[in-house]
Amino acid sequence: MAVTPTPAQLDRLQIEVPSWAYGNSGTRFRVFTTPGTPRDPFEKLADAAEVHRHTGLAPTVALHYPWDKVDDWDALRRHAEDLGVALGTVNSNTFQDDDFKFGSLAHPDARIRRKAVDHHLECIEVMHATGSRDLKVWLADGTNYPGQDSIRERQDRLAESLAQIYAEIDEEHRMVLEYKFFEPAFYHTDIPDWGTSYVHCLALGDRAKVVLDTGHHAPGTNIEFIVAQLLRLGKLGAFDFNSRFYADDDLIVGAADPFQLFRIVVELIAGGGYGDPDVQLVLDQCHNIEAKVPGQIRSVLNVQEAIAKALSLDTDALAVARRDCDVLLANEIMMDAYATDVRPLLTEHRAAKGLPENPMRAFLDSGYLDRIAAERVGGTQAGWGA
Ligand code: PSV
Ligand code: MN
Ligand code: MN
Repeated sequence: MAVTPTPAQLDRLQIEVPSWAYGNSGTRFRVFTTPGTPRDPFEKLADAAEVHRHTGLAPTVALHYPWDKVDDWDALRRHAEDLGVALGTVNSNTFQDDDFKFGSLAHPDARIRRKAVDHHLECIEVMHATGSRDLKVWLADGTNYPGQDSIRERQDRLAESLAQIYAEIDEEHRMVLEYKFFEPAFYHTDIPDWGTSYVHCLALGDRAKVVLDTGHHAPGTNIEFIVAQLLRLGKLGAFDFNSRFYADDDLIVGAADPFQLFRIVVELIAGGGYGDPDVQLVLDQCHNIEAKVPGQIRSVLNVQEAIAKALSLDTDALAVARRDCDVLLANEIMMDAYATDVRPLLTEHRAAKGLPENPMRAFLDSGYLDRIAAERVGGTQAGWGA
């Protein structure tokens, strides 16, 4: 009962990969290093370009500032172009500076808030140099203990700081505002949920949109509902894709719960967000124990597979079953799409586009990992945070 997606439908998929996925990362217990890990943003881009070269799915790379700070932005931009990719979203960072111990844009001290706003203005300068469209704001702001600060006053300060940043966003730029229900703050977080992000974006204006990171919800949250609602409101700006078993695990998207990923992209497609450049699909992952470039290849392929299954949904039959309130049939149609083995179709699709039929195998056979392990000796390997 499933339908077959057309090549044109499949071709609409584009996924932005994060520069930080190629650096070493870990937990607070240990960061394991991997031979060949990039030593600078130029090498991160080279790795990211391998993902695009083998899959045709990842044409842009998100930057994190100042982790990816370089002296010559033009050179970085040209380097990306030479590799066949482009620089994407600029992520601000107000979570690794001692001054931001008690918050950044919501901090009680006006001097610290100014510093945090200035950091974002610097990110906007970077965006001019990189040609990026989106400034992504994720804040670690919050408190650890009841009474530590006024929840309400922090919202007011946050709104004022965000407005100062938004005022400097150009016509062609957007601010995308991410929420997260806890961590690193454990009592309250200043942007804990989509509703809070939405309220601030609404006050800011049309070019402010919500970022939905799939790992940033309490267990059991119906994420596809949030997708449907934000699309309905025209306020879903971007996804940070990853998967999780417990909290913000940042594991490979689709690894923990492929059915949830399927349900999310079904709503993405139903709400008109698939293939819409205003709904940017980004990975936000870390590869702590697995090889990083193959980890990214697996990730984009998992998203592609979920999209192909969701495009297999017989929406006409589903509409009839829903109209008839035929619960079991409607659910069966949904599960038929999910159960469809789209791998042969995707293999064929890749072949028709001149891409490797098995991108993972082609990459592993290419010798790239051995080459970077031999070449990238000396210097400091970039990590999550450098
Ligand atoms: C925070 O947990 C977050 O999801 C934000 O998007 C950060 O920019 C990113 O992780 C850093 O890895
Ligand atoms: Mn994120
Ligand atoms: Mn996160």
